[in-house]
Amino acid sequence: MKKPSVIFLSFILLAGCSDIADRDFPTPEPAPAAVTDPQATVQTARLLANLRTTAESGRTLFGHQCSSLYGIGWSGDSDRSDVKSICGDYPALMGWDIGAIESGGDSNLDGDRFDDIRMRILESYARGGVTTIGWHTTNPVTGGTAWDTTPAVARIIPGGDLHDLYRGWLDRVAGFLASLCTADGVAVPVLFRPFHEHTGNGFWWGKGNCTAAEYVSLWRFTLEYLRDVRGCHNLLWVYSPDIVGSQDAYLEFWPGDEYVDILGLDAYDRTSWSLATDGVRLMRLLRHISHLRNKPFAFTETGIENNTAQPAWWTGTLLKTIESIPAAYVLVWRNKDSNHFFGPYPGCVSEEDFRKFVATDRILTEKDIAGIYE
Ligand code: BMA
Repeated sequence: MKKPSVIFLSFILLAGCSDIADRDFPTPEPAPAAVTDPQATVQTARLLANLRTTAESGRTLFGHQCSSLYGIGWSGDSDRSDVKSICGDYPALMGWDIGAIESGGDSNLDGDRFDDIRMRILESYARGGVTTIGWHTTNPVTGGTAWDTTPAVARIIPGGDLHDLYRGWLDRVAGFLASLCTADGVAVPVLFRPFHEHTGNGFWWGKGNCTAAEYVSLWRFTLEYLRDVRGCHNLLWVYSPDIVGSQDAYLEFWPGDEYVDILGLDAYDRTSWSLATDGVRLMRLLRHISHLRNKPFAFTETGIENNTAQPAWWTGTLLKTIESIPAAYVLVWRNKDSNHFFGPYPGCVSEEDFRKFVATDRILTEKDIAGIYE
């Protein structure tokens, strides 16, 4: 069934307000939170507003990491994505990682060339798609990976002995973000999601490897430097903790309402933590926090790795989980190869179910979000 576009639904909502004289005035809702950047580009501010309305209307953008760059059995082909091969359309949202950009090389930590990532982002924007970028940042103390948990945050925040090094890294990040620019000079809006899963201790910026105050200082400095010093006005800032058990735990490292545009969550379906049971409970908590902070919620990373046993996972598990919360988007992780995949691909056990999933009115692919920057 053809799904109504964002513009069409906005029109219906507006048209519905025209008979206001016949009604009692409703209790005022809290004003939608403005984008954290007062100088955000028009397209960036509209994207946030439209993500909010989309979620409120019970619809969710489907996202897939690296979807148009590689998949199972292919890499670098033009006009291809495992998602598109199955349902005929790209994901509404595609995710990318700029980890290793700080060292000034040509490729990210997974060997994906930054030139190729930029090309795929510009192609997606030209078709009307949305971009999110994460940053598996090198450990600035050791030069090791993001998973090298040697404490480092205190040394790169203002006052730290490696602060100048970190500023240089942000200059490279800003250079890449600024290069996401169309031929007409429009900066592509980016849902920027640095220092993710910090409520776990898997990364050097995570709980146990830095204090909450240090994390907040890092987040705020990063945002202010990119926005105010480097003039990146195409960013929406996405805060994405790992699985947590309480509101206090979710907000323990909260940088402040002025520093976050979207509340996120990273949570994978595993035998140790099930999306169908634990996930639904956690979504209720997130729904509550999102309402309190008056910010949209997004399910920023999820998936079941190498799914060969659950053919109905998309409609039977993921769809049911996000039915319990208005999620602006849900993103499943990359299809690297047959030993590390999260999205569907032709011939996988959940292929048919994925078609059903994206055919529901709730789940949006790229063609369904025409007008999301307007
Ligand atoms: C992880 C895995 C890693 C990868 C990283 C950044 O979850 O997919 O293989 O290096 O994301 O893309």
